[in-house]
Amino acid sequence: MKKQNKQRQVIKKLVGGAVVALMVSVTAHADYSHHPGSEAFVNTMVEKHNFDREWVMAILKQAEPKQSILDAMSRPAESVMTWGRYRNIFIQDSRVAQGVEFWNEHKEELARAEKEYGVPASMIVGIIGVETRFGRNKGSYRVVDALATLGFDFPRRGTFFLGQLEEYMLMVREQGLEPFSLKGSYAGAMGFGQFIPSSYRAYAVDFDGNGQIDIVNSSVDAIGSVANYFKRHGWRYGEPVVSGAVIKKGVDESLFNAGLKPEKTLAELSKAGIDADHAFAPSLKATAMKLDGESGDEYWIGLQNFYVITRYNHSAMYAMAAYQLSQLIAAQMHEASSS
Ligand SMILES: [Ca+2]
Repeated sequence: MKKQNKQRQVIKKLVGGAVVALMVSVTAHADYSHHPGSEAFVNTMVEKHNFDREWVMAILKQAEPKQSILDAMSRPAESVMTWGRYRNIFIQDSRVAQGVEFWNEHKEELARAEKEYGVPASMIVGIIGVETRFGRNKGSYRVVDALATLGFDFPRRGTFFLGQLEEYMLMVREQGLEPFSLKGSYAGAMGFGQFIPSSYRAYAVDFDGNGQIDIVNSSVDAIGSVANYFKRHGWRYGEPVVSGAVIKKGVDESLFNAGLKPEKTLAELSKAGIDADHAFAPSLKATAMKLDGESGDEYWIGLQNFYVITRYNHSAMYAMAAYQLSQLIAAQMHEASSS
């Protein structure tokens, strides 16, 4: 990523204001049913999933190419951001207060989700807070427009997004939804917890019991769905998530940020000079992290449950922000109930 950034700067230097010409743009074609890539897609939907050819063609015909989506995808990724800046984007007093409000409004359902799925209410609230500020920012793009634009006009990840368009069509058929009624992010993520279509089909649940899985309009379905997602990705109830790390002088720097997956035991890390600041079982698997916080480098140790949070979004900073937000909200809830 760093290398890519460097190249971008070089290009900027050479061509000045003409950088825009290098960005991706929507292709010139009458509509997506006439796009060179559409024939293979339509054939897949017809032959593999028994869709009506005319129905699929009609969806592609009405899908609108969105240049603003391609522009959004071209913005610098969060991976070039410092942890300090990233944290400030997701953690503020206002978001913590909204989290307390959401928790109080959904106290029973959150407790039920914790009991049924073995995922803490705080974690569910933290995720929904980071993703959409508790449903305030669920996205305003029609999901069909987002997925068609990225599937057909964003070659770098076209295969992935056409796969999501395929999942989306299956999803609306299964749930009996009107294909153009659903809105989401510029990347086609939907609802309180921002599920992409494949996650919707695999993990979303009807948690309010009305017979339909609706994570866009039902905050209760969203609560159950986030909990189910965490359970299915291996959350271990009662086990630690993350801890601060105490570093011995001269520790091997290559041990930090080596990967999200916890692959070394705490005993092994300790031997290498990295100790958790909590007394956890030495046999627990962990990964060591170094993040550039607002007041300098921060050292952390992530455990299995930290890894599970990164299955929601493959980023250590994401998992850290969601977890810290969950803990700040939980602390406020605890304070309110004990005073
Ligand atoms: Ca429901």
